[in-house]
Order: sequence, then C-alpha cells, then structure tokens
Amino acid sequence: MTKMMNNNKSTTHSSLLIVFSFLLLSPCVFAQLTPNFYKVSCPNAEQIVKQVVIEQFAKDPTITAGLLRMHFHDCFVRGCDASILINSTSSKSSEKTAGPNLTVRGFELIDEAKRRLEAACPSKVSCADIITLATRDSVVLAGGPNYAVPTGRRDGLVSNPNDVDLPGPTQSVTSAFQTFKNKGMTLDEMVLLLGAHTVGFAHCSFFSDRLSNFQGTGKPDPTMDPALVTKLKGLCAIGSDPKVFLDQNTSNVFDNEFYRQIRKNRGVLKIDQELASDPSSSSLVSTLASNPAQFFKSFGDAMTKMGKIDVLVGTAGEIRKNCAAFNPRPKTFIDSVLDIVEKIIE
Ligand code: HEM
Ligand SMILES: *[C@@H]1O[C@H](CO)[C@@H](O)[C@H](O)[C@H]1NC(C)=O
Ligand SMILES: *[C@@H]1O[C@H](CO)[C@@H](O)[C@H](O)[C@H]1NC(C)=O
Ligand SMILES: CC(=O)N[C@H]1CO[C@H](CO)[C@@H](O)[C@@H]1O
Repeated sequence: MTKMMNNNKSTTHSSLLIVFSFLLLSPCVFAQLTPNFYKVSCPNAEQIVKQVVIEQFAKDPTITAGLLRMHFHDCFVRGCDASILINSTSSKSSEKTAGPNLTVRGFELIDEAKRRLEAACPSKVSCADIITLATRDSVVLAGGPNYAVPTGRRDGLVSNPNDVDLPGPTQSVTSAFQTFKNKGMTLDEMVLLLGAHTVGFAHCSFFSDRLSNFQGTGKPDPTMDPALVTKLKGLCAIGSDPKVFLDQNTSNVFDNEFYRQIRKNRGVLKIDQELASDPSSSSLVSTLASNPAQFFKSFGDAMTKMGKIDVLVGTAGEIRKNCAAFNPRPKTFIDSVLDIVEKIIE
C-alpha cells in the first residue's frame, strides 16, 4: 500500500514537472508570426507605419526601392531582425559599414515610424516589423501587390559587417541561387524577388564593366542592347559614380516591366540580364513578362516567405527603443560577479 502511494506520488510529481516545463517552454515552442500581432498591445501600429510611408512616398516615390532593398539585406543577413539598422559605434562597426550596404537607403523613414510608435506605445513594436510593414505599404503605393505581413518579429542583438555575405551583380544565376537556397528560398522565388528591380537605381560602378570592357574583351557585353550601352555610357559619364534606373522603361512603377525589359536585352545588371537567358530561369521570366497578375501574386507570396527568414519571436532578442542602437543592457547578477572576479584577477 505504502509502495503504491509512493509510486502514485512520484507519478504526480513527474506529471507536474512535465506540465510545468511545458508551460515554461511554451512561449518559445509556440511563438510564431501572426496576423496583426499588435492588435492588443498597439492597435494602431500598422496604421502608424502606413501613415509615415504615405507621407514619405509623397515626397520621394523612390522610397519603395530603398525599403525593398533594405528588407532584402536585413532578411538575408542573420534573418529579418533589423540588424541592418544598427549604427556603428566608436568601438564596434555594424552591418551598415559592409560594402554594398553602404548604398542602402530608407533609414530616416524607419526612424520616423519608430519615433511615432514609441510615442503611441513604448517598447512594443519591433524595428524588424517596421521594416517589413513599411516595405509592403510602399510596394502597394508604387502600384504593386498587397501581400500578407504577419508580425511579431523581435530585434536582434548582433550586427556584424563580417556576417554580410550577399550575392553580387556579376555573379551567375546559379551561383547567386546558392545564397537563396541557403535561406530556404527556391530558384523561382529568387527570379520573382529580383522582379523588385522594376523600381530603383543602380550605381554605375555595379555594371560599368558591361559598357566598354566586358570580361577583358575590350567590347561591351554582347547581351546588352547597343542602344542601351550608348545611353548608359552617356549617363555614367556625368559626375562620380552616378546612378541609373534598373528598369529603363517604367522606372518608378512596381509592375512586371522588368521582365519585359530583360527579354529585350535591356537589363542593367549582369545578373538581371542573365535571368532572361539562363535555362533555369528563362521560362519563368517569359511567363512573368506576359502575366502581370501571376507576377503580383507570386511576388507577394515570395515576399511573405522572405519576411519569415530566421525571425526572432517570443522572448528572443528585444524590442529596440531606437532602431539604430541596441537597448542599453541592464547589468545582470552574473555581470556583477564577473566584474568582481575581474577586479580580483587584476
Ligand atoms: C541575386 C540577388 C541580388 C543581387 C545580386 C542584387 C544586386 C543589386 C545591386 C548591385 C543593386 C544596385 C545598388 C546600388 O547601386 O545602390 C540593387 C538595387 C536594388 N535591389 Fe537588388 N539584388 C538582388 C536581389 C534583390 C532582392 C531579392 C530585392 C528585393 C526583394 C532587391 C531589391 C533591390 C532594389 C529595390 C534596388 C534599388 C535600390 C535603390 O534604388 O536604392 N534586390 N540590387
Ligand atoms: C514601356 O512599357 C510599356 C508598358 O509596359 C510598353 O507598352 C512599352 O512598349 C514599353 N516601351 C519600351 C521601349 O520598352
Ligand atoms: C545613426 O546614423 C545616422 C546617420 O549616420 C544618424 O542620422 C542617426 O542619428 C544615428 N542614430 C543613432 C541612434 O545614433
Ligand atoms: C554584393 C557585395 O558586394 N557584397 C559585399 C558586402 O560586404 C562584404 C564586406 O565588406 C563584402 O565582402 C561583400 O562582397
């Protein structure tokens, strides 16, 4: 009898233990992005972001391009965690200082949205969600598709220029795809996301080799329309490293014209042009060039998926008060002990 009671007791104990650890772990196990995550904690969050985007877009419609590229660079380096927003300090350089990221723009818009969100609901809305929502809102304003942006991302605690390993414009389609594959994206999704090059600019330094001395031939890239070569040579001769539109036709409109242009040999970046001819991508390019509705739907789906890459949720990371700086870290008990140990060693 006693034995049985003991058994029962220990069973109850272990069940309690299981339930207890389950409760402890559950925020981590079940935390995930959800539609309208801020419904209760900051009901106007999405409206506040949208309002800032509307105001900035009215002043500068090319902000759509800035945000799209910022979002891509954020998600492909340590996941969509706003690590791209961190400013370098005197002691530590951040992602922002890495090569291509120097030309990322749109930081002021994020800062303005954050300022208004902190006024409305302090420490609730992550910078990572602001980037994701603002990008979507700006795509819609430029004439592009509306797509789902589930929220609940948290901001990362690391931003390191050495983590920046983005594909370059002179890479082949196959080689650039390795980076996308490593992030769980398919080749078709890469082709769709590169459709974002329907808006925005490229600095001449990213493609000038194609205009005069392509791969040491002393001649322009034969896959570029000679009329475009002449035009870009002219544009690139003015000032120091000027920028030209990536989509040479409907430059500020989010449409499927990018695919139509590359099919006419009018792609500006080498990798963009190669999408039209590479056997792995050419048939999708041809479909998207003639089917804007399919481009919009599939681009939206690919953006929703990109926005989920390696996100921090639940209690991971933090909600930054200032998107350009990590929150000051309060000293923990362990920090204090380490301080004392350090003093003793000295
Ligand atoms: C293989 C992948 C990619 C490569 C090699 C690439 C390369 C580039 C390069 C070299 C530029 C010019 C930057 C400058 O001169 O400032 C650029 C601009 C841009 N990229 Fe990409 N990109 C890639 C994928 C993407 C993706 C996935 C998106 C978004 C979904 C994107 C959106 C943009 C936009 C909107 C611009 C114009 C930026 C502006 O006007 O400030 N790119 N890209
Ligand atoms: C520019 O785009 C419009 C709309 O897609 C198209 O009708 C026109 O043919 C394009 N022009 C050139 C030069 O590609
Ligand atoms: C981050 O850097 C930008 C430009 O370099 C500056 O305008 C902004 O005020 C900085 N933000 C912080 C929090 O240091
Ligand atoms: C595409 C590109 O130029 N990527 C660069 C990003 O920055 C790092 C660090 O400076 C370079 O190594 C990459 O080549």
